[in-house]
Amino acid sequence: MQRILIAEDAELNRELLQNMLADEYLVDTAADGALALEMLRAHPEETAALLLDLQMPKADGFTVLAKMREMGWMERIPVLIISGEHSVEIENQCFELGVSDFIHKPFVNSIVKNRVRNAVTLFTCKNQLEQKVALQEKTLKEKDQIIRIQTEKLREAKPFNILMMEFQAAIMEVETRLKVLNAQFSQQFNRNPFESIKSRLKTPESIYEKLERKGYPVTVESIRENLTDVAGLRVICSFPDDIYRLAEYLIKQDDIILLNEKDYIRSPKPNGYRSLHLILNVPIFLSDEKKYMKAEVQFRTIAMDFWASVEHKLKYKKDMENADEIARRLKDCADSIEELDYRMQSIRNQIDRSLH
Ligand code: 0O2
Repeated sequence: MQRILIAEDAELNRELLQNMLADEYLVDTAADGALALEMLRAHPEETAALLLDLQMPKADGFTVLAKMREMGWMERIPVLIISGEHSVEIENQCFELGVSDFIHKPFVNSIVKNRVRNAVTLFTCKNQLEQKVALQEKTLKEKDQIIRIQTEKLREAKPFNILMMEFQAAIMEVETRLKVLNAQFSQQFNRNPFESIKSRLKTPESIYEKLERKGYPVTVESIRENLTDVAGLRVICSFPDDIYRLAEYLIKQDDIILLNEKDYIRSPKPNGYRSLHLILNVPIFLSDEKKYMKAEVQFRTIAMDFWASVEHKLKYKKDMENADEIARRLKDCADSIEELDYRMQSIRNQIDRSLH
């Protein structure tokens, strides 16, 4: 049972209210403001509501309210003012001080019960929600702390840094091969199949998060075995058919092994995301050995890249209102972008034909 406190100097009123509420709550009573404050101080966490008379000896209702605000108790204890008269001015003053509701005399059993129950339920929900948020924040902080410590350890470990150097070598290897293809293509067809290449090594934080999320051990061997996107390249093309042509030339190279292909252009993700992903095993040449390293190459058109970058940024915006509508509009944009890509490609084909 939840505990409530009735602060009222008139004994008859105290008893009346106590009798009305005793079947639902543990009811404490105080005959003056000073005693009420003492009792609140003794049970600040357990008190689910305070029924407060404004005119009391030792400390009146306004003094009690002022102290409660000072102590931060108004945030979690609903206060219902017991009053004998209707004064708009006083009621407004009380609301401004954070009072939840009023119980007017003469007391009507059902009204008293309902008003107290409503205030208690509302505050209980609010308090529980705040506790949940505080707990989540604490858990997140602890998780952040663990990630910081673990990634710091990774950063300092020599085998990890060697592995990162090898992934960097894989990026350079793929980048060089793509640049060679670009140069050859521009000689043959007088245009470049891609506009730009971006590359990145996954950060230690992101590596740690992914290993944890997927339930893999956090070790250098596990990174090598289980993660395919530590070395990541993004190739931005003008037209969809250049994507497939370039990807085909790359895969055809006899020392590159295609481990997996995810074609989100022909089968876009439900949110509208389009790109061609190749997971490759790429040889790197060290002083004393040749090693295969995994790398992920994402191919997109300029328009698909524009969409993905904007969508990625929006995804991390918190507390978005109308998230469903935003997702639907983003999907519409992705579909328009696809149509635009193929229309541009068709114009390019028409120009090519007219030149031959
Ligand atoms: P970052 O920061 O880009 O490196 P997994 O990679 O195993 O977690 P999955 O499903 O195997 O998940 O990979 P998937 O879906 O092929 O996605 C791999 C990468 O593609 C993502 O990397 C993104 O870069 C990109 N991507 C996939 N889906 C979307 C999307 O809906 N929107 C955008 N903007 N990009 C997407 P990460 O891991 O997110 O990290």
